[in-house]
Amino acid sequence: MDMYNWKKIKDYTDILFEEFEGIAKITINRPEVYNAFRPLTNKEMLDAMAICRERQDIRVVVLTGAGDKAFCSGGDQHAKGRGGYVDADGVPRLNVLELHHAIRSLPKPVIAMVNGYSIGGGNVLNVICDLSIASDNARFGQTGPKVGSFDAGFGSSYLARCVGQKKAREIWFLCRQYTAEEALDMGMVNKVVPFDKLEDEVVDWCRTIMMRSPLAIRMIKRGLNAELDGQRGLMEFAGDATLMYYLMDEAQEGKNAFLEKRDPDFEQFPKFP
Ligand code: S0N
Repeated sequence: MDMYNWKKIKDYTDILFEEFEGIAKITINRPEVYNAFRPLTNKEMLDAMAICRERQDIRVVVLTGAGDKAFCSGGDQHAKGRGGYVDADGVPRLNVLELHHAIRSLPKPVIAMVNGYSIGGGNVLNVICDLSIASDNARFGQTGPKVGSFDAGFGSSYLARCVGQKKAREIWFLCRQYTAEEALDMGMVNKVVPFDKLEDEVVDWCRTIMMRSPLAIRMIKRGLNAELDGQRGLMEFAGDATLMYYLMDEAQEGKNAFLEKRDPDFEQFPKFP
C-alpha cells in the first residue's frame, strides 16, 4: 500500500476527517463496536459532508471505517432505544436518514471504501454511496429482520436497483452474509481488491474521476438519482439546470435589462432545434 499524506480537516469525536489532493476521507472511528454509528457519529458525518459540499477544492469524498475488521456494522445496538438511537441528550433519533440524503444530494461522487464487515445500516451506507470498492475480506448483509429494525427507504429501493428485486428480497428476508466476490457478482460493489491494495485502488479511482468534467459528473449523478428520487430528484436536477442557465449570457441579459429599466433583447441568442 502506498502511503498518502492525509491531512486533518477538523477534529471530531466519532469520525476522522482528512484530505489529500482534492479527496476528502471520512472514517468512522469506532473500531471497538465495528464502526457502528450512534446519533453523534451521524451528526459529525453530516457536518463533514456539509464542509465537502462548500469546499470547491474537494472533488471526491471517500467513506470508510477504521481498522481492518469493519466498514460499518450499522446502528450501535447499545444506543438503540425506543423510537430511535439515543445519545447523551436522551432524545431518540434516526438521523442516519439525513446522512443518506446528504450522500445522494452531494454534487460530487461519494465512494465507499469497504474494508471489512458492511452490515445492517452500514451496508445501507455502502449501497447509497455512488461507487463501492471493497477489500477481499469484506462481508455484506442486512440484519434488520433479525435484530428488530429495517430500512424500507433507499436501503431497500436502491439496493433493488443495484442487485434486482429478487436478490434484494433474499438479502433482507434471510439476513445472510455475502462474500466480497458475491457482492461483486450481484452488483452491490464495483470492484474487489486485496486488503493491502484497497486505498491505492480508491485513490486511483478518485484521481481518474478528478480528471473528468466536474459539471458533467454532477449532472450524471443528478440524472441517475432523479429516476428514483421522484420530485425531489427532479428538483435537484432542475436546480443544477438553473445554475447552468445563470452562467449564460441569455440569463444575464434578463437581469441586466431589469436593472437598466429596458426591454430585454432575447432575439440575439441562439434557438437550437
Ligand atoms: C458485524 C458482525 C457480523 C461481526 O461479527 P463478529 O466478527 O463475530 O464480531 P462481534 O464479536 O459480533 O463484534 C465485535 C464487537 O463489536 C460489537 N458490535 C458489532 N456490531 C455492533 C453494533 N451494530 N452495535 C454495537 N456493537 C456492535 C460487538 O458487540 C463486539 O463487541 P464486544 O466484544 O465488546 O461485545 C456482528 O458484530 C454483527 O452482526 N453486528 C450487529 C450488526 C447489526 O445487526 N447492526 C444493526 C442493524 N440495524 C441497523 O443498522 C439499523 C438500521 C438503521 O440505522 C436505520 C435505517 C433506516 C431507517 C432508520 C434506521 C435506524 O434505525 O436508525
